[in-house]
Amino acid sequence: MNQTSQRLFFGLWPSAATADEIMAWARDAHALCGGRMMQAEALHMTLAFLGNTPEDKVHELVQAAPGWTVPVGTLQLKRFGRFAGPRVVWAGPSSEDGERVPWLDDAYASLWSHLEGAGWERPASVFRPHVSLLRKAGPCELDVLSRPALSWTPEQCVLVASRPAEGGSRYEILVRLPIRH
Ligand code: 3AM
Repeated sequence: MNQTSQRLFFGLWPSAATADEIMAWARDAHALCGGRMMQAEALHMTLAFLGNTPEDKVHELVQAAPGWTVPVGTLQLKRFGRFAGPRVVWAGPSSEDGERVPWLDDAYASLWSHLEGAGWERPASVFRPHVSLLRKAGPCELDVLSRPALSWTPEQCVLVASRPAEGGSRYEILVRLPIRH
């Protein structure tokens, strides 16, 4: 297929072992809310959604991104949440400072300052870190769900192409960025 653009995003990717642990959260949420469960290999935390990107820009990113180091620490997934518009149910992090995780905000800011240097525009919306668990979920009372906190030190920050596929999107990792602990 002759592609003229690719739908791109940057995200933090869990190891297979952590993804398995996150799937226990997805199963709990699914039993309550229905919808479509994410596949273990597709679980991630989006840092920057770029959307449809022309091939010349994809090429530029693939060249530049291996030089961008993203600071990474450990977070605790502690709560379930829901975005009503896209009907997404997610797992969200907390820290001793509340719902913000300082290193995660730093990772977001660091990635976006690299992207701005490459001509991309940082979104005006607030960064709401989350790992999507369900899509097309029904309305549900998430307060009844609780799980022990799940500790996650992301092993990878990646540039991903999202391609339409049967039953959802298929993600292909294009570039692995260096991370700094
Ligand atoms: O990582 P999650 O599942 O939260 O919802 C889309 C998915 O987020 C999000 O980018 C990730 C990879 O597709 N996304 C899709 N369209 C978007 C948009 N217009 C978007 N994020 C922001 N703006």
